[in-house]
Amino acid sequence: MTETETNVPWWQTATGYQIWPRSFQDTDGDGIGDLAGIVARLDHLADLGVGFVWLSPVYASPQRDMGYDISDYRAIAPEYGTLDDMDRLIAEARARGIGIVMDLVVNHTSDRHAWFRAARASRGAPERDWYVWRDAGPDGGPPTDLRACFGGPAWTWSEEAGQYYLGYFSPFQPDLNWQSPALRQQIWEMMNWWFARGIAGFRMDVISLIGKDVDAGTFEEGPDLHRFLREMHRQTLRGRDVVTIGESWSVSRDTARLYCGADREELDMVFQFNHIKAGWDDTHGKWKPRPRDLAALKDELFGWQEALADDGWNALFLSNHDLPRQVSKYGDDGIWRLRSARCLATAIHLMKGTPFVYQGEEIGMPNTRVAALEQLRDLETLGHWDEERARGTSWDAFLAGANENGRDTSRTPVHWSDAPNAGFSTGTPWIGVNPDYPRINVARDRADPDGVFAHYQRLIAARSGRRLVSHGRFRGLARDHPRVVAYIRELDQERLSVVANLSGEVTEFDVPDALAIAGEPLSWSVRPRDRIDGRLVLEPWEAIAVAR
Ligand code: TEU
Repeated sequence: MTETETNVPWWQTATGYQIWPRSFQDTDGDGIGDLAGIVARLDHLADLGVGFVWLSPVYASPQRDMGYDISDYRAIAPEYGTLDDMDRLIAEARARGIGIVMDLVVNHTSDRHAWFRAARASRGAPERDWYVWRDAGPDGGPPTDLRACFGGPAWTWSEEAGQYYLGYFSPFQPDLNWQSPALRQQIWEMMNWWFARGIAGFRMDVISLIGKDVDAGTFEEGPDLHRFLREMHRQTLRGRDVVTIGESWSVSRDTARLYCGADREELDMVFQFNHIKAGWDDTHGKWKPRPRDLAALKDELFGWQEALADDGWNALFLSNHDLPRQVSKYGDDGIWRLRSARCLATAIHLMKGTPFVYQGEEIGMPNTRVAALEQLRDLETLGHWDEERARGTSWDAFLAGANENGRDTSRTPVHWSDAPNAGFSTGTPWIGVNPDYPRINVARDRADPDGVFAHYQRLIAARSGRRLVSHGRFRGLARDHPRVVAYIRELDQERLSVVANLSGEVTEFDVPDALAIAGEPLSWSVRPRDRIDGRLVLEPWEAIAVAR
């Protein structure tokens, strides 16, 4: 890629912004965010400079899993609005140069979806084959002892159906049977129906599960995954100028290009989670807090940069609606909140790929902590508590994990101002608002030229305006350093040098020859520095980015 080549896909120079609609902005006082609220806040996103919004599910849903349990793919949940509101959102966003990327949740539906009701009601119904049914085992119990992701057995007995059905996540989320060509046809038609409404693409929920072989027990990256993705491409994506991001908890550096390699005709990029899982406990997963390990995080981030250097494309993120907020998890939401929020943003946004900002991240919103069971809303966290309690785990031990990595930590309302309920709602919010909002809110941060928002604006503008940032070749440096992230990006004769001290300690750093610390400061969290005798003294959470 050279500076003169201009025909790169729009999503390679754009930055994405994830909206989790329930907590974004309420306009009708029911305590739940809505589409009109998103329209009302589009100027905030335009000011930030984002190119597209990934909208978490807004479809009709009983909301057992907060919209990841869809009961009608062609209707909007009434608490969020109507299809007219959706059309208005698409048009108003487009008028500001922002595309709307919908969430495609097609590994499963809600158990209230009309397809599932018909499937359950009769063996002869065409829809029966669209889900995964098995007879009871010889003892009358479930066909296998597979556990569901959110706790309990993955097989649920349906009296009406006279069979068990698979709910890999929960009994409220029966798995679709992708082996059925008629089911796939339904999905292609639904996707094309949304494209006709003008959406800019899809984020595809747990897409690496659709090719599963249930009897072989192969769920992730099953034998038919890529066959189905290629069929999807032919039936819906080919010839459209849209973006597709597949979510995969199993993709590795070795399998990534099977999804997003240039000649694959499947997806544009994947959300991979290896850098996230690098911080999880080997046996207890995310529920057991574990000391930070920057070298392990870097090993994944740098490794993915290298693995997709020449083919494929990275999605860059530390947070989303399933993960804790990054300033709390990887930064310091105490005295270094502003600095660490800016520092993390610098380190991530100047890598090669498409960055994603999770709502509130652009002002350095911290995690919300809970103290009592009644404050929890998330199905996964509650299901996990049931299992842990049965195992004898104490409430305190459970709570420590839930407050560090549980999904409710990042799902509380966006802080717009110091008005009641953070300006999110005039009613009673569906989940408790983080009490930090009078101090940390959009109005206040945006008024500060050194705020987090202004810093994100600069990083996002640098990506869209400068090929060095979007397409420069990545080279990781000082890989084993326990506190510093350092790398360079190169394009033609230009070089971007990035050094970030991801710690609250003053850190001396021996500057590798490849880093050029003098030059045009592109972005910094504290202040630009000169190299002192080959050694740099970095302030706590100081990040420097220099182009020359
Ligand atoms: O998440 C996929 C998924 O596997 C999560 O359950 C994940 O393992 C866990 O939350 C890690 O913290 C997607 C959606 O992003 C999530 O919100 C849904 O609940 C899930 O799929 C089911 O649709």
